[in-house]
Amino acid sequence: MIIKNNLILALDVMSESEAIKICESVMDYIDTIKIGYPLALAEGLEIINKLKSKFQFKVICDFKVADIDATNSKICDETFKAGADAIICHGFVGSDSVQACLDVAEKHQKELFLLTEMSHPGAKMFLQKNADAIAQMGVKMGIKNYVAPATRLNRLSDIRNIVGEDAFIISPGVGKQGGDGKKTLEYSNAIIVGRSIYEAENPKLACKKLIESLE
Ligand code: OMP
Repeated sequence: MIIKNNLILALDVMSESEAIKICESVMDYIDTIKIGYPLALAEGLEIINKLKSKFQFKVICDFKVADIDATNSKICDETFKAGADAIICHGFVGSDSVQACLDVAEKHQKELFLLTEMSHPGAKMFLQKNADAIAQMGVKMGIKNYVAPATRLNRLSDIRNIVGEDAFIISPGVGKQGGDGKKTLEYSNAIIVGRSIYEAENPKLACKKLIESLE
């Protein structure tokens, strides 16, 4: 996946009108957005194609898919049918569940991102202990795309070492969660940024300054 300015906008706003307003203001700097439960639940899956057709964005659906294989297949299928270019799934559920997501992504010729360690403090309680194994599982399964935290660069670096230089890593946690964009991009291919752009008084300026700070 090629991502303009190595920057993905996490569009966790709660209405179509707010989403359009933010997208209009950052469209010069951004070509890939991430839509998660907040916006999808507020506006329905139709929001994916509405934003894609209006702005020609690539859309990563962050549904952190984490169910049994049969249910994962259905979730992924509906998401790709709704226009998503990629979907994020959890790894802790095991290889059968992840394989179901991978199979559906391949069927639609779309991308799957495997979430390894999460960026928030609570990830240290359970997920961190297994994140290396989750990444190793991904490599064994032939997965090329990963999500790993910008908030713990040592862990991001460990995960990069496991998945290899050819893998594509996207990292949330820059800005509001304390991560540094430039340092994160030493290990990851793109950063995911939400609140520090869409909550800014001037999202366009916030984007511009963030991108300048990455150079
Ligand atoms: P901000 O903290 O507002 O920049 O948003 C970060 C975005 O990344 C949100 O949409 C989170 O749901 C998402 N995210 C994390 O923050 N941490 C993770 O470990 C994984 C994700 C994700 O899968 O995107």
